[in-house]
Amino acid sequence: MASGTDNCQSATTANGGEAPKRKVALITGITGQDGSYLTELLLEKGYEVHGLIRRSSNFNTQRINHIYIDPHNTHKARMKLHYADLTDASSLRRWIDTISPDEIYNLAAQSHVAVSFEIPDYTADVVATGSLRLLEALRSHITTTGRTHVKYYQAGSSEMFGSTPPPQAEDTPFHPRSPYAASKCAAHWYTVNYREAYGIFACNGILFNHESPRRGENFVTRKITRAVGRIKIGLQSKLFLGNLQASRDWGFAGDYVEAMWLMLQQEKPDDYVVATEESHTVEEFLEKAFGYVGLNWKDHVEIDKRYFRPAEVDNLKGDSSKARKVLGWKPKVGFEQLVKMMVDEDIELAKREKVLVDAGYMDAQQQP
Ligand code: NDP
Ligand code: GDR
Repeated sequence: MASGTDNCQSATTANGGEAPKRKVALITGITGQDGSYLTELLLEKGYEVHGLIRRSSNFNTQRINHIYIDPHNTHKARMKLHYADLTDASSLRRWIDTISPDEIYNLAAQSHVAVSFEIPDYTADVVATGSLRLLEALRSHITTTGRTHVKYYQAGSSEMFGSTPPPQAEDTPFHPRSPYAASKCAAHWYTVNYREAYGIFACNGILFNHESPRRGENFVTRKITRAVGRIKIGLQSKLFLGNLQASRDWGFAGDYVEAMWLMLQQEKPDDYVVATEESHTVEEFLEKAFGYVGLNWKDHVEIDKRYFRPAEVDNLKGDSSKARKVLGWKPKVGFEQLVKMMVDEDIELAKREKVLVDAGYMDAQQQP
């Protein structure tokens, strides 16, 4: 699905006049949870959206297929995809130069905390050095073109606070507890440094956990709601989890991408914590999700030590008063609504799986 770029920014109005130029956004990580919601938001706002996708042996565009329009349909296709990788500096520079974006959202990452202990070197290469490569490509682009107005967003994480107790705000010290979190700290400071050293409009969003029906299935919330759906429909009976006492400030991804956009619409670049300011344990999430469909989680959940991490982050709860005051942002979806939204979608998904199982096209035990 990746295409060549035609950098057509202006449109023609019905009476033949020149319409105002469309803003152009470049998103890394467009195929991820946040990338898909941000793309929808920017398309709604009239942007032309360019996404960098990485090569994989299977298609990895499931989350954006519903908004994809074939690039041969030049008048309608406002989302365009290009092959690149955060580990390949030349691809980043080439696409920034070709696309000439007004806004860059760096969402790409090896984003799984537990996996980062297994592949620390790669995680640092993508999350830390990858962000540096992108910033350097941007600096170079600005120097050669004079396009000083380009704005940059860095996807920072509450994991950077790690073991520092809540509530966590912009001035709370970082104490990362994983290779992922340490790499995000590096990316945070690279972003601050490029802002201070070169005057680039660069912002760090320090986002607390945000979830949705599009959340990757090996993050705990989606792992739970997928299991609730499959157990309710009769496709699964057990769910194996690790630490149930960890507490997280969980919001809805659709709300959080709005905060990213708002940061880049301000007069000055800055860093912002984005959070619901409410924290719940994994156990509370289980109670809510299983309870919603009339099940008792204790009948289905077993603890498996393999899901414990070498170092855990026990308690995250954000203080997002700066984002609320300066950006005018606040979350629209609360904890209970989020859990219900995810369970509802996963019940529907499990029903569709059941049809395939009953027709013999899929093994009931086959974990999707
Ligand atoms: P996902 O894991 O859903 O998406 C990550 C994206 O990065 C995918 O598009 C993935 O591509 C892409 N990617 C991975 N490695 C590379 C690479 N080497 N080069 C280019 N692209 C790559 O993450 P989320 O959407 O949940 O999160 C978005 C960003 O926000 C991430 O940086 C994450 O660390 C950060 N974050 C997320 C939070 C959350 O709660 N969701 C909270 C705080 C920060 P592919 O589809 O091919 O795998
Ligand atoms: P997190 O999310 O590490 O906070 O990172 P995750 O959902 O993976 O873990 C949350 C908590 O649940 C505990 N847990 C389990 N986690 C997983 N994945 N699988 C299990 O079986 C399980 N059992 C218990 C974990 O130990 C942890 O305490 C997410 C990612 O999106 C990051 O990219 C992002 O930066 C942070 O949120 C903010």
